[in-house]
Amino acid sequence: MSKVLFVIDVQNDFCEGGSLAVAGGASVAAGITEFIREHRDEYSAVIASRDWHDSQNDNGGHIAWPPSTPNFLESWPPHCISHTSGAEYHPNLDASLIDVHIEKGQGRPAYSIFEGTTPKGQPLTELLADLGASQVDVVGIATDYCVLASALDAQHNGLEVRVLAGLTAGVAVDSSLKALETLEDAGIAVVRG
Ligand code: VGL
Repeated sequence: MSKVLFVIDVQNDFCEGGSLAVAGGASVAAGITEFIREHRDEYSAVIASRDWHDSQNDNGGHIAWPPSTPNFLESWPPHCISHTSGAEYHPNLDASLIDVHIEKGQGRPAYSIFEGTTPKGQPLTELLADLGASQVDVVGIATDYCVLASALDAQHNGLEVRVLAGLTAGVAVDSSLKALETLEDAGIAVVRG
């Protein structure tokens, strides 16, 4: 039995100055670095996801290429295009602390880390089984989309889940508060502060 940490989508495009920036992204990135340095011993692995979209298509309607306009619910401005600087981890996140990189969203929407694989194509569920993971803490961006989806999926996959809300940042305040309520209603522990 072991505990892992999911670091969700702490990427340049989701932080200040990026194409789909959320307020507080850069500061959450720094907070996560500090947290991992203090708590590394508690985790058998630090597993970080990146949105990793195609540049050649609308990624299953997820990306609204100009001149079409995104609705910021199901379609979004171009973001996290694979191999661009927008898709890189934010520099405030010390990427040397990450043990496993998960890429998701190649040609399609993929809010949950469980939709991704390692660069070698290993599914996350297999990796978690190899690690004997039974517990996960979740941090990252965005509270109301990828953090929410990843935490719910972790619970569906039989893990005991905590979301460290102080180390998350959301697209919008209302939907982020609603996401935390949804998580708590599902029986997931939300650690505030
Ligand atoms: C995300 C909106 C669009 C996220 C990804 O990482 O939460 N949000 N694509």
